[in-house]
Amino acid sequence: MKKTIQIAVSMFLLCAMAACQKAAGIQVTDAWGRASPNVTSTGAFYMTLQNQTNEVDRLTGVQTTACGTVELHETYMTEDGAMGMRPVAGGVIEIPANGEVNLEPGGLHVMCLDKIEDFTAGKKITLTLKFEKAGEVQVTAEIKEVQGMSD
Ligand SMILES: [Cu+2]
Repeated sequence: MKKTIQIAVSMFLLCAMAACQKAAGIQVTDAWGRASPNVTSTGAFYMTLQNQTNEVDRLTGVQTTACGTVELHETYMTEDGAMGMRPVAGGVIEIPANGEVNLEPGGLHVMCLDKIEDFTAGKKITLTLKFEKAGEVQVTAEIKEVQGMSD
């Protein structure tokens, strides 16, 4: 009995060290894409990025065979009160140490330009997210129908 506890404790200690924390890295949850008509050449993806490490990390890019080009965008209010969107400053999205960032309609999003595949509800699209420290993380985003919503 005592020996079992010792083993458990030493495994916990191993896990508390750098190697295990790095393995946790960035957790991506709730990845989804907004359904858009086939005549539209653009689409958008949303998700939650959780940084489980003690260091700031940055999402530097996204790759998918569903889009010709992918950019990281933010939504903003133009001077005349309209909603616009533009590439994020520096082209990266920063995720604070032990923090999380939500990519959601009306805010940050992964912008799909020159759509190659159809964004129809129920379809699943694989995205490869590239992080400065955590490296590549693959996620599956399901396309969902959303009524009357902008990026
Ligand atoms: Cu956009």
